[in-house]
Amino acid sequence: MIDLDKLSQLLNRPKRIVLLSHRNPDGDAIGSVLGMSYYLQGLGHQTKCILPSEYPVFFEWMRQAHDILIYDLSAAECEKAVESAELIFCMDFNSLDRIDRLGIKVLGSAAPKVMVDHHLDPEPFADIVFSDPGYSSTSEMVYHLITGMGGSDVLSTEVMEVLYTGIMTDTGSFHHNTSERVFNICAEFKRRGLDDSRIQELVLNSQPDKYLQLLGHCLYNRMELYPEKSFGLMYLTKEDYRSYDIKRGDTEGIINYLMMLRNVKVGALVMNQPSIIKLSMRSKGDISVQKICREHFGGGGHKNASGGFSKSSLDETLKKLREIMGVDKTVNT
Ligand SMILES: [Mn+2]
Repeated sequence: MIDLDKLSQLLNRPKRIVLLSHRNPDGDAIGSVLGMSYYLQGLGHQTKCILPSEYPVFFEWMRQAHDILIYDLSAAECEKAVESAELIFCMDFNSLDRIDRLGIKVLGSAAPKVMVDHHLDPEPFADIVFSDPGYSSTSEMVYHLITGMGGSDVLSTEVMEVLYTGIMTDTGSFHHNTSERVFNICAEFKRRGLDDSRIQELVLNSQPDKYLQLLGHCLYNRMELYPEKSFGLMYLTKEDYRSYDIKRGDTEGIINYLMMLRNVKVGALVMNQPSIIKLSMRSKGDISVQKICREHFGGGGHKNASGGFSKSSLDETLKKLREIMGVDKTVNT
């Protein structure tokens, strides 16, 4: 399944290692980066974790989260770290535009690059590639990598906590992309003493009051349902970002409310963020939102969960999306 010999060889003497993940880091991005980093530190390597943009506050409890370098906040330090790296791990992304200008630095680095990722259509920039959309999450892949190389002894509490976070968030709390393998891993974590309820509290049940206010606003004022096409959408205007003081992570999970409806098989959340319009899409069953996001919105991801962006206005983006889905707002209202 995974050939670990080459990777083991690269790790046979202490190195300066940089671990990177994607912009707008989610639980899997930060979980896989930190999980891999803890393991590498245990082998005596010097690690630096880098994220292009800040992570949501509900991941701050992770050990060494505060040591992660954020490119938006300290670009020079991040670039220096990449330049002096002897080995680079690219976690939970497979195209260099997901790490902005750092991508150029990574491409220019002579250090071997290792990709660990579960998205479709990987770009060929890495020397060692672990890429398989059959995995629930990159964190699940990290579990196989590190236990494959070091046995189950490498599963310290801190490793299990961050990998569990990645698996839990990328499966929508075990609602999708689950497998026998996923539940076996979680069972092993539990047997080894992982307090999974604590992680759920820390990550899921720690929203500020404004989260429900924003959710209420989305449900009551910003939702369009097109049952004839099994399509539902929500959107957030620039004004919403101001009046609800929406920050990184605040819109997390909102799209799942659309997917709770029996008449919705494809859901979209269109966000007019201060600098760009972002799109999140979800689908049920065989419908691929990955295709829609890739073909029309410069993005991609997974069959049932994808994202993209738009450089047009919010109105134009919504119009385009309705057209793609074959729905007409004037009929709906
Ligand atoms: Mn992931």
